[in-house]
Amino acid sequence: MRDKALPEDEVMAILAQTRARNYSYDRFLSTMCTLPHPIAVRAHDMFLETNLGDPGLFPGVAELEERVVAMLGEMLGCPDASGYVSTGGTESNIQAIRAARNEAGRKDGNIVVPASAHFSFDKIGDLLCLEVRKAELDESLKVDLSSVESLLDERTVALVGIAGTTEFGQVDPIEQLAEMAVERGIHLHVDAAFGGFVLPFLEKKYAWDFSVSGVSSITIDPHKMGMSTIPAGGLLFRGQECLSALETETHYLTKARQASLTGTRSGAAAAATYAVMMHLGREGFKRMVDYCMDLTHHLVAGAREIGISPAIEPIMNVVALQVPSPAKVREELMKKDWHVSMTREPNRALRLILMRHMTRENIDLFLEDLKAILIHSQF
Ligand code: 0PR
Repeated sequence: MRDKALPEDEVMAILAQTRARNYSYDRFLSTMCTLPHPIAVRAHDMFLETNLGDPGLFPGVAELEERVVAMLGEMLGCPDASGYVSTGGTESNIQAIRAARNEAGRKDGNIVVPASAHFSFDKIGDLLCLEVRKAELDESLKVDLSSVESLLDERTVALVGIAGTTEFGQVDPIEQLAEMAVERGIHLHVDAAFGGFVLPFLEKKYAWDFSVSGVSSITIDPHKMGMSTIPAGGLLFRGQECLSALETETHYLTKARQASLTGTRSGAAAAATYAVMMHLGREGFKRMVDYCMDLTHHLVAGAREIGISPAIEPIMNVVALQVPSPAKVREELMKKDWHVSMTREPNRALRLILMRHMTRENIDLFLEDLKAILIHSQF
């Protein structure tokens, strides 16, 4: 640190200069985050100093968090769900599996996850000392049920299904996974970090949330399709017991027990999530999802015109385009200031997420660039 103070305007000038080095969202086709809704930003600013780690000092924002949990629970088929606003999908997944492990009461367990699971499950295996068993995918890139069946055993503490996979936006057969989980008395966690704010607003309906009776917990992230500010994650449990399985005593705080992973945690993101959910309502989210799906169909139609097809027919606003040499195409696209990502082997493809910040105009520009790259390169 410097010895001498630096005047505020000089510090701000440094910040502005550094901020200008960030890329701009309108060229991001790789991210599951987006520009937060303006009302989320206002709410975030308003609650910046609040700490949900000591909720007795901030009962107002603690109540907003409870209301967010209630709204999410109601949206996902369980109005009395318990849970909290976490820092994101990783924390929610960690905590869901930790609760399942604690409830199962064994430390030498394993979890069975689809091969398409987000890398947070690898962190979970390491952190919680659980073996992570990865079930194969079928040809539509959903988890293969017979593969899941073959991996489950008496040491399995949790089974995971994904409602909106990170790479393909695919939805696993949650009802069938739930049957397996119920039969064996295992916790079924559904990772809907991305899909949680998409699936309820699609024309086509999927059975994936608490309306499926074997689903024990759900990850749903307001800082992805929920248009909230970062860091806003959501973790919901069907009952109260799972949340209790996470609690530690907090002797000297205003509340005797704490279930969250982090101690000090921002109330700003909870307030932002509350604000955006109240302001948009179901109709606003439906409009936003319709917009993103329209972009998705526009992109896929344009890609087909230049001879490229998606790995699966998009279910949500995630598209994996089967281009030749995806890594090289990605590199060329980056040179043209398009930020795209890739799916893993063995289904390597160009991965594109059509978020609220994207426009049809920019998709057309993107497709022109993609076409030129494919024509001019020998990939
Ligand atoms: N579960 C699923 C299904 C996810 O897709 C993700 C993240 C997580 C859990 C973990 O969530 P957190 O990152 O909130 O802990 N999916 C995105 C991904 O890994 C996250 C992301 C967002 C990455 C924006 C890059 C980016 O620019 O692709």
